[in-house]
Amino acid sequence: MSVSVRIALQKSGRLSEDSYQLFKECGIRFDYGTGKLKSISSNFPAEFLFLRDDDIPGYVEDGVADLGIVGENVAIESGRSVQTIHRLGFSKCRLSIAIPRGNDWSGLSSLNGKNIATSYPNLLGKYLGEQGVTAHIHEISGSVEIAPGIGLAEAICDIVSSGSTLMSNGLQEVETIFRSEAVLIAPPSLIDEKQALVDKLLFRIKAVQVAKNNKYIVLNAPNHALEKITSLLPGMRSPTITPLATKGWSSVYSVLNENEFWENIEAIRAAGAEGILVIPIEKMIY
Ligand code: PRT
Ligand code: ZN
Repeated sequence: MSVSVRIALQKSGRLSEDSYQLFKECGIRFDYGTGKLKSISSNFPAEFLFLRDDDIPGYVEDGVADLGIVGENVAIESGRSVQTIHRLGFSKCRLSIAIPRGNDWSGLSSLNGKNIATSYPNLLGKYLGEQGVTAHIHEISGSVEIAPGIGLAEAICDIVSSGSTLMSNGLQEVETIFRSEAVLIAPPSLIDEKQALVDKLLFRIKAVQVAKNNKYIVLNAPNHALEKITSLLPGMRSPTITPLATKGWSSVYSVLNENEFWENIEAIRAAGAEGILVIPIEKMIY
């Protein structure tokens, strides 16, 4: 029987859409939705399991799944023996301590002897230990933000994204203890045949991620400005330059990183470039 990789994804939640989209962009087709628990890819040796995110680290540790996508917060909190093999850059959030708005805050030491409600007792316990704070951790599984209002705790430790949940519950964020994003997890080791498939998958994921961080640029420029413009457009190796029908002008083709985009594009325009086209890249392979 030929080998395939089993990949555990969140069935429905904040990670699901981006996880499904990632495989789509990697050219791996499979059906999902309508209560499906399992699906086999039609064009890659992979089988997908759709699960609650909290169960994924355990399935990966036990070898029921060879790969999984979860928030790093869930992977670490689980305490399972799994390794993060790649960071995926979506579902970014932070795990923070918050207290009722208006309460005094004079640093972490003000939590000594206090009650903190959280669904992340392991991450919180480790952080408080490192910071030399002794507090009582109350583990609750949901609606953590109401704990101070009902007298269960003086502070909470919960996932924050926009901050609006804290705000609408009269809480203020005072300390970030962990920054998280979706990660690809795997057991400590896999048999060679499965590892080869994981490597193939990682190659595709990286190509998709690099492409997202870069834009393809096409522009026209007078020849006297080419040196300045090409110095601002490193490209994958160096820009491609072809002469235009109009004498003394050239067309320049290159790749520009998203992080440097606006700064460089303004300098490129100031150097004399015209008709600048910016085109998204689907895949990028070095
Ligand atoms: O059903 P299942 O168990 O699979 O899902 P779940 O409900 O346990 O998890 P889900 O889908 O809510 O979140 C999955 C992962 O997404 C988390 O483990 C985080 O890694 C990540 N993530 C990103 C978030 C958020 N953003 C987020 N905002 N997880 C939860 N929240 C919640 C938070 O708990 C709080 O209630 O949203 C609220 C805060 O959001 P803001 O925007 O108001 O600050
Ligand atoms: Zn969950």
